[in-house]
Amino acid sequence: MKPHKFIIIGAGMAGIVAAIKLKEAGFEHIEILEKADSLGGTWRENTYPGVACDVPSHLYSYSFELNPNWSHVFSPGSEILNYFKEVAKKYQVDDLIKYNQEVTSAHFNGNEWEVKTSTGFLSSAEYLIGATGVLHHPKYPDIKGIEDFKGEIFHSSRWNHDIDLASLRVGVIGSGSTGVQIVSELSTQVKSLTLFQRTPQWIFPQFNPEYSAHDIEGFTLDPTKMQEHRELMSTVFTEGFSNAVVDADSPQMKVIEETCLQNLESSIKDPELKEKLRPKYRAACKRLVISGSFYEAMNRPNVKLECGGIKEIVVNGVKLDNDRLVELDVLVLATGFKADAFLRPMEVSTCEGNSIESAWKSRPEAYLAVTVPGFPNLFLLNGPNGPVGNFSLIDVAELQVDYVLKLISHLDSNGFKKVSPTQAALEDFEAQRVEAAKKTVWVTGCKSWYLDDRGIPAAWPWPFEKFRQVMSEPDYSAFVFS
Ligand code: N01
Repeated sequence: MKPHKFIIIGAGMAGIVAAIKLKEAGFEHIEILEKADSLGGTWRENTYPGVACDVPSHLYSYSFELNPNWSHVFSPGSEILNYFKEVAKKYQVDDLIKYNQEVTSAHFNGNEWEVKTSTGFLSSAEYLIGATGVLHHPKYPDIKGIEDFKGEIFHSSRWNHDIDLASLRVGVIGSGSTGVQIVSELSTQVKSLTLFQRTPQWIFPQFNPEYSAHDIEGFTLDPTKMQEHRELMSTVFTEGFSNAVVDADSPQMKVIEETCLQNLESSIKDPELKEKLRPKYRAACKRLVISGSFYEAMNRPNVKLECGGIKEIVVNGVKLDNDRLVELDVLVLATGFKADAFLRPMEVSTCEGNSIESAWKSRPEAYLAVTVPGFPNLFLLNGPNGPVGNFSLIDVAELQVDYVLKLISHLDSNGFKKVSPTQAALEDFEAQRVEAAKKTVWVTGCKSWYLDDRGIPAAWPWPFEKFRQVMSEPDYSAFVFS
């Protein structure tokens, strides 16, 4: 067994795979600090009606632990959460997790990371892996009177399951992937549903068949079949979507745009509603929403679309800009997440006086999304400006963990103890990234959570193959080893 100790922050999808791969590589001193009382990250937090992943399930699975039992091409969130729980159990990762330990600070003392949690628990390790997720901190809208509402009000990622919605008037603010899934699911379950839409979204039609018992048996008995199915999904997803969005002029982007347009034209009959739902920017400029049931929901008589601005929230509902009141019993805030809050609010610092707060004063940056100059032995999974938007984040995390293991192996075989990237490597990467982003569809005239304070997409602007290739072998000249 290798002696090094690792602390992983977060027991979500990325933290789990980090622990599995570290164990496989022969490390036994691994501690996972998890702020909540159970694992699962985003799939533990998001339990709203209709929650699912927009990456097909056979693709949104660990490459080494395919799951023959996925119920649908896009399986529901509860199944995804169970999958992570089962994998963590099978690989005995759950034994490594310390729950209810929210990391408040991490300080590199020159040799080790000293980590402190909200309970006062202290721990230390040579290596620190931040697996704290991308869309983690809810973004609450700054709307006048929001605290006055006397009905139930909650963010989509804080769903209140104690309320029986059947006889209630429900409002949903936000028409991103989350709002669309909630509206699609709730439309048949509530008295009335009002979607408050600030900006319309293009909707890519989703075909989401169930896997039959025969399919599942086939995958179980013949894992090669399942592997082939995964590869097919991967090719379709990568070529049809992931690689399309990074080239706004690509023929695949045209296909996406035409498919979305056709979906709107054929699905919405009421001409007025159709125009309200028609975006004025290119498809996939914002994160593309996929749904096979949203337009159907919007056609239902108990579902209303309000696209006048919101003036204020009052005790009994939402007042629109024209002073009309929409009376509500429940208000759901599907208003997204603080996409740039990587690691924060924890304090991350070093004995040399560096702090993440000041290093990321303008915006978070990391060399190839994994390492940060001045922060030795700190590794981020699904960190800033990585492929957050258009790939399976599981693939991304797996490649990143392999990359980290290669860096550590290089340290060990050369007698070094510390590694961090050079400032020049980060700056060079950022310059190339910003340049490449100009070709993407994300900069063609919309507002979205992809864009940073400068309007530059905080995302990987190249095809996935390039990410795979740069992760396959670190460029050791980009690092300082000591
Ligand atoms: O959040 P969003 P999300 N007044 O930021 C509106 C992943 N995800 O939770 O477009 C009124 O996309 C805002 O309006 P506008 C996926 O990566 C995946 O939906 O800014 N409205 C927008 O409509 C996704 O992209 C899955 O004008 C306000 C919405 O709120 C990401 O999570 C499922 C407002 C926020 O949309 C985030 O999706 C769910 C205000 N003050 C999520 N403030 C799947 O895998 C904000 N809005 C399927």
